[in-house]
Amino acid sequence: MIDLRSDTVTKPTAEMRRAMAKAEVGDDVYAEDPTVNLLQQKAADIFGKEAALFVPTGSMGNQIAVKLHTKPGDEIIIEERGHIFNYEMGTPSVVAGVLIRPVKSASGSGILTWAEIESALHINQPYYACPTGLICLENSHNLAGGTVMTAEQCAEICDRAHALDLPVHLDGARIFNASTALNESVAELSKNCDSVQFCLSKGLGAPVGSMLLGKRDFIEEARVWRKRLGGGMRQVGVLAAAGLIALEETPKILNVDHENARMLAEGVANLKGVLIDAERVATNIVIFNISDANLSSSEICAKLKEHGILASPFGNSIRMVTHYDVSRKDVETTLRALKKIIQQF
Ligand code: TLP
Repeated sequence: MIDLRSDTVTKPTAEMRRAMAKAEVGDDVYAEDPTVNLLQQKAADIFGKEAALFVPTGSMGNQIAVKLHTKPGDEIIIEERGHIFNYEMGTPSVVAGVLIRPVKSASGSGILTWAEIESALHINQPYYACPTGLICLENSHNLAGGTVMTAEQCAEICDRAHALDLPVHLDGARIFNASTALNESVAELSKNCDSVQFCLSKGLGAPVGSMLLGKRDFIEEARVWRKRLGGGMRQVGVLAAAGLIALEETPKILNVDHENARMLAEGVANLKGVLIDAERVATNIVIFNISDANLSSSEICAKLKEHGILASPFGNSIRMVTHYDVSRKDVETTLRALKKIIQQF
């Protein structure tokens, strides 16, 4: 199968499996797993943050951050297609007791401007509005099609937010993709953010795991919440060993996924009934609208499956994500199949 549903489907490389087999381990609930400790130190160094915590999933990393930055009854501001709002099962309201204030990005890029954020803030309106407690950003922006936010855009939002005493959390599930696309370090892309979550288990290829980064006190508190949420794992160095390779090796080859995604986008842009601005595809996510095709997104995905290709239907759109288990040849095969399916009907 050519699996374009997500970059979460990557299988660990042979090098990762070897490292997993010989990983030194200890009990990570006691903070005694040397491989986890090494991964946490490496991640903190790369991002220029005080400390890092290995968490089982990106969702848990994000939700611990939301919990720690807010108090019940607060509101968090996020772009309306943000993952924390749309795909984390309402956890902000369940765990942190906060309300989400989704904000539209007028440019359609998913990257909010300060003016857009500012118009949604609730500051000093104590008796009738939920106070804004946190701003959540996402880079790259998944549902906006892997779009990227520059270091300057992020820094401006952080500066303005901090001037109002508001913290900023960055969902950087795919920040290494953004870093590759912008030729900018992940440290710069997340410089003034109070916390950052990034995934080892997406395009970086590790089988499991995400990292939450921030100040030392924040990470100490995050460790308590990780345990509360059932994420205190034991000899988890076997996973961290794969994470170390994902962190050190895979960023070097993410450009290949981006080239494949651009080729895919340019190919689908030529198909009848398909709408996509291929120029906007900067990373590894390709989302195209098929409202004008004669089949629904689910029907197209079902037919693609008959050709051995997996993709995700999202309403009137289809999402395809490239990763290291998808080759240029796989992209050509996918384009041929799509052409056949769409033009047949
Ligand atoms: N994204 C998944 C699905 O949940 C949609 C995917 O296939 O893209 N932040 C962002 C921006 C994400 O895209 C995801 C996962 C997460 C957080 C959550 O990570 P996990 O799946 O590890 O909880």
